[in-house]
Amino acid sequence: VHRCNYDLYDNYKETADWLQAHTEQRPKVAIICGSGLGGLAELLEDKNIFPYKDIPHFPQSTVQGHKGQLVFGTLQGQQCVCMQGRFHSYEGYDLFKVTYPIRVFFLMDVDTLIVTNAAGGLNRSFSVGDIMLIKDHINLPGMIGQNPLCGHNDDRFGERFPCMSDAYDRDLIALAKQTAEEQGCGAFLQQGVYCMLSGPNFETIAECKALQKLGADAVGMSTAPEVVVARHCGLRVLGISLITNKVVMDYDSEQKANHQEVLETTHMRTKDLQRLVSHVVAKI
Ligand code: 6GU
Repeated sequence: VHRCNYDLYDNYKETADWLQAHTEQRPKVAIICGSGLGGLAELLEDKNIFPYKDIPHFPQSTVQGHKGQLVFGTLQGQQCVCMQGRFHSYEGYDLFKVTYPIRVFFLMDVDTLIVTNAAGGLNRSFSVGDIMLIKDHINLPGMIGQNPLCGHNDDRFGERFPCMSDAYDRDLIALAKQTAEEQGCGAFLQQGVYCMLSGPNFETIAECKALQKLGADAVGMSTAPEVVVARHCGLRVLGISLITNKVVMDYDSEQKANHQEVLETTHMRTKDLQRLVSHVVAKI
């Protein structure tokens, strides 16, 4: 059975050409701002802002409270483009829509993607507020068919069977680690494996235990599809999770995962994360 689950090359190209006609900036770095981390885009200087609804073929944001816009500008003197608001599959977007911006970045000659997200901590040695450099991921939906690369493969983006064993760039991880230490984030820096679930519900206790056994250190509802599409077209990727809460692993616990706690932690760490990402961008 053939499903139409992809966009046409010409659409991505039209979007990229439209953006290049509307800004003189030619960033090499794209940044996806995760939940509660959109403040990063506000730090940019010499901003050119494009609401998603104005960009041809771009997916539209539906969620209230999420700013949906692409922000071009400079961070520490380095040009970059930020997605202020991303698309999640739990909102009902098909994965080719969730990942649409990545191929647009590729066609605009971006070569590095920095993805950030809020995640629940599975690793018992992690604390709320830790910053985890993502060293690998488990794309749980992707392993069972919810993969943005399913369907027609356009060789202009990448090969049919792309490698993922080098998904998270080791040099960028080393750069981020060094930068984190220089920026006073060393005391709460971790590295680990991010596991994606589709959401929108938080995990059951049994699910958390299962994910821990699978080798995941953190769990969230984003990132893996964007990274898979970025690696398919050869972008280098740095992934950063903010551990916003510890997952509930105990039937006697009174703790309950909730979005409020997620937002409170992002608020508390947003300045640290902004400093870290800006100084990494400056050194790329
Ligand atoms: Cl506990 N789970 C998931 N799936 N996503 C999260 C989270 C937990 N905390 C922040 N994002």
